[in-house]
Amino acid sequence: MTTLVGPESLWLWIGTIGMTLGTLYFVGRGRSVRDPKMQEFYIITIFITSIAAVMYFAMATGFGVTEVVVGDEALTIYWARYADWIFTTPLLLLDLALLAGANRNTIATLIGLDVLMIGTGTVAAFAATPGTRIAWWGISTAALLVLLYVLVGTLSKNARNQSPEVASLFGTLRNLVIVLWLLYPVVWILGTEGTFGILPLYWETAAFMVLDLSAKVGFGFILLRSRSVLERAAAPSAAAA
Ligand SMILES: *C/C=C(C)/C=C/C=C(C)/C=C/C1=C(C)CCCC1(C)C
Repeated sequence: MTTLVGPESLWLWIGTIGMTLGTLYFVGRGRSVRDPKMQEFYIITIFITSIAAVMYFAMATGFGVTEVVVGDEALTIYWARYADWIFTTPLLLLDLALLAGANRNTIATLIGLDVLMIGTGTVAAFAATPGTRIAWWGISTAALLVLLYVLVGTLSKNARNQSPEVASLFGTLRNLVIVLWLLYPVVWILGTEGTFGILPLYWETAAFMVLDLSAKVGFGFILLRSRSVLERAAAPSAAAA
């Protein structure tokens, strides 16, 4: 098998190392946590960065990449991104929803929209004509916008019923998610996948790496930073009603 990985492997290796170090850091911090509710946040966050570490390794070593023919052009598509995101983005939302004390229906709605977003985004990446690729991108972006609407609406309302410290931590993480997640469809459409060829694969890979590290390791770092705040979020009254 010939490897399709070009000079962008530099960024994929940085991603692999960053996700691995993030995982080790969270595991190290989580070892002394005894409260089962608080352990939940650690377990979820550790899975987020470890899944990403494995998928970055797959991409860096040439396993997680393929070619998709669009017209007379062969695009290099890193499919392992979608295999990563289909698991890690619902886990990120679960972290946020547990922090806000959301009920099951809200959690299910968020995760449903998210799977719809990544699912249709994956179809976009493999579609065979520029027109259908952009159409699927539009559907996926619509799912993202509805998802963010739920974050700003229902989930933020839930968070306001928590202690001020938890509500403030939720606000920080929610804003981080809004800003970072909105950049993914932008990088995608400007990059190789969009077929406009505005952003070369090398820089697209760098941009996704920075976004992924911020949205996973950065997010986890802020979430798990304060034990006293998480203790409040994990208090029995939080998830009830
Ligand atoms: C750790 C990984 C994260 C937070 C990934 C988030 C990914 C997205 C928000 C992707 C969104 C996309 C669209 C809205 C349009 C189609 C292309 C995607 C999949 C990049």
